[in-house]
Amino acid sequence: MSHRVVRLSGSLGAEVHDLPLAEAGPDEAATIRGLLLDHQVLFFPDQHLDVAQHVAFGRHFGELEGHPHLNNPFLDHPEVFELVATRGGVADEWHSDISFQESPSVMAILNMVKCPEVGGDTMWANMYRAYEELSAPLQELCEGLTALHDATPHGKPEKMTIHPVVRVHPETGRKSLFVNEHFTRRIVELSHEESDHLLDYLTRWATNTRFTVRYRWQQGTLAMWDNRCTQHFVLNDFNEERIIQRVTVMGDQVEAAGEARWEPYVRARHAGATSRYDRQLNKYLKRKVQSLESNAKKANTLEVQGALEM
Ligand SMILES: O=C(O)CCC(=O)C(=O)O
Ligand SMILES: [Fe+2]
Repeated sequence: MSHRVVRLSGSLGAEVHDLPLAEAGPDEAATIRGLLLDHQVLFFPDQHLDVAQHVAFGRHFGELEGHPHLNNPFLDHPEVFELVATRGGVADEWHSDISFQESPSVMAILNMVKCPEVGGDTMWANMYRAYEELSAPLQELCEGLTALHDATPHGKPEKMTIHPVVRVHPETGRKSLFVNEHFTRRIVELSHEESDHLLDYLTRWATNTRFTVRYRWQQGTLAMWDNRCTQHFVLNDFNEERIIQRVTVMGDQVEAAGEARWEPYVRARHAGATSRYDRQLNKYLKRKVQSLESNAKKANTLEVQGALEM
């Protein structure tokens, strides 16, 4: 029987029926990869995969890696992590996964192991549309900007990186907006006040309901999303247990849509009470300069060594 694809909203998301994932081989994986590029998030109801099948399915799409900050209960499968609502947090803030890393995840594949009778839906938003529907002047401004992301929600504010505000998808070539309310702290080239306003605007805009799909889960459904052009959010409106297991394809390289056009914002005048708002950015920049200097030093030493050995 050939599979059936049913779109779920005007913006993104499709349900795929009659494609048993436990038996999927490279041909099916190629088909699914194509569907994911077209729809950004896919749902496969009635799959009921066990952990080994889930991992095997994930491996078709690249190298898998556990979560940098979450524990894994499956000793045989270090690539899986589990979110149990009563024992952990619910991801009820819009985000793209681990954007505080230089190389975030490419995609994630979620297995709904236990879901509440009602509530606990997940929403996704299409970041291509969020970029494409900005006005031309705002698109142009955003393309020249970068933003600092950090792992404060995981209690690790020192884990941070800078990404372009608009990125290009490596497979589709389309531009998408790449800031989220959960991990993005600051637009690098703007003052903190300007950054607060623009980030507030962009992160709310990005999750405008017309860019979204909302999915009502059933036990045994698998979902996979392209983390490079979407954000997601879990509705924290349930009382029963909700357990998901996830595998994650790593190795995303974030490519900027445009040239960074301005220098990072550095306060022109002497320090004042409001300097604290620039502290984190300054810390990041200082660390970056130090690491560049130490790399340059290392390269220099290697060059000198090479010259001496010649
Ligand atoms: O529980 C969900 O539906 C998604 C949780 C989440 O944010 C994630 O797995 O990345
Ligand atoms: Fe997430």
